[in-house]
Amino acid sequence: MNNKLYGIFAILVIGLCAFAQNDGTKEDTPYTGPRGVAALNDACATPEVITAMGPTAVIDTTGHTDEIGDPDPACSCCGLGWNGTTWYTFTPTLDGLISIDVCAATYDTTMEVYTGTCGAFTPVACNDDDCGLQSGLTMPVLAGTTYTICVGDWASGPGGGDLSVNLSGDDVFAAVAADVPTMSSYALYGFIALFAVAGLIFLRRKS
Ligand SMILES: [Ca+2]
Ligand SMILES: [Ca+2]
Repeated sequence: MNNKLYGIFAILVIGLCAFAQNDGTKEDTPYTGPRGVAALNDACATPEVITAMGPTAVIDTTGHTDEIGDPDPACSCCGLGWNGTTWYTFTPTLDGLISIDVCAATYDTTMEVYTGTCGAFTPVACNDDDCGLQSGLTMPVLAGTTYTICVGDWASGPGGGDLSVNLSGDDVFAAVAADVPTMSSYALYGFIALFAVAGLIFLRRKS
């Protein structure tokens, strides 16, 4: 092979490498260009608190960024992490099996659920692509445990878009029935009291 052929071969190899690097997958480099206005739950410390099943209000996450201490998701395809994190928490009042999804999001998401607190999380469940490029997962939850949901933008560039988190499955926020005595309970208490009084009168007369 002469020098000319070596040159052509080298150009082809470099071209293929460049194509492989730009195959539409995200480079894990934080976007630093213009963004929209961030919602309050851009930061882990100020999550939106979910208190009911169903979808949350749609927000625009195009202004969202990564913050210092944001975790790396365990399930993001190709180990490319995420950008533009958005945070939610919920605390079930009942045990149950629920599904959490962001299928209505208009961008490529990765989602991870944690217990613990910001900077000291324990991962519980994670998903990248469940409904198209959007994320969804099903997991058991325990009453009284606070779960934190982080939704990140897998794609590079300005990123973000419309986001709503949907909780379905068991209603883990259903009101716990209060232990209020019923009429039949009152009647039972009345009979017990009546027998007690009658017994006391009987014993007193006998003595
Ligand atoms: Ca964020
Ligand atoms: Ca995804």
